[in-house]
Amino acid sequence: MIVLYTTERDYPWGTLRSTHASKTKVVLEEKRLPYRIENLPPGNLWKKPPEMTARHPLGKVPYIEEDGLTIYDSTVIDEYLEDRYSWPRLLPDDRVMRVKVRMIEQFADEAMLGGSLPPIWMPYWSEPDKRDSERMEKGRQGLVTRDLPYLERLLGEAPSGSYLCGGFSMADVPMMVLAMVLEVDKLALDRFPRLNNYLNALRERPSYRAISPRTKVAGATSLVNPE
Ligand SMILES: N[C@@H](CCC(=O)N[C@@H](CS)C(=O)NCC(=O)O)C(=O)O
Repeated sequence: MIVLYTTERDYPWGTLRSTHASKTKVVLEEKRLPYRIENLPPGNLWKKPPEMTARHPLGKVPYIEEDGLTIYDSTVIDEYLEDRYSWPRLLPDDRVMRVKVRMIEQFADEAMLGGSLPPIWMPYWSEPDKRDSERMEKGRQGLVTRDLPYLERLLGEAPSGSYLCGGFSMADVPMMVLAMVLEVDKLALDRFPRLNNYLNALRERPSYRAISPRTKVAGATSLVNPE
């Protein structure tokens, strides 16, 4: 069975999870694969103990283990899962659509998961009085001025249906993470009506339950019962 190494913790303001590992969790759930979570203490992301760097040279999450193989990096893992478990397809057959999906996923990784979101999300792992509100505001500004206008435009150009590139695809996977962060941060989206509807639709997908801030760590078993 696949083992997913990640970091998740319950707080009074919601259950917080690694954003990058949430991308992988969504793909595992969408493909209805049985998996087990190895929940590492959040401090390991800074301490980087040797058992972690032995599996991921940068001591980051996520990484997975399957059949004695260790695979790190959310995008690489998700593409591996797509190669090995092709149903349901999350990368389109069409070459042009496929490259569009990959560009959007890359944008989400660089602009949001590696850019605007950590300054908003990481402070929630601390008590309210210890949060750097100026830094959080900078992250929100990054979203509002650069990232969300692009997503609003993409949704306006999207083929019919509620997703970015036709049916639910790898392009939508990191947007589930945006939906997760904004469920906790509650940023006003009045200026982005298409995005607002889209994020609400993503939160209705069964796979969202596994990353929802309302799902406690203990309740986040996979859709497919591993037992
Ligand atoms: N490119 C990597 C980034 C992974 C990443 O940055 N993970 C965060 C948690 S969401 C982490 O481990 N941070 C610790 C660090 O940056 O040292 C991926 O897509 O998996």
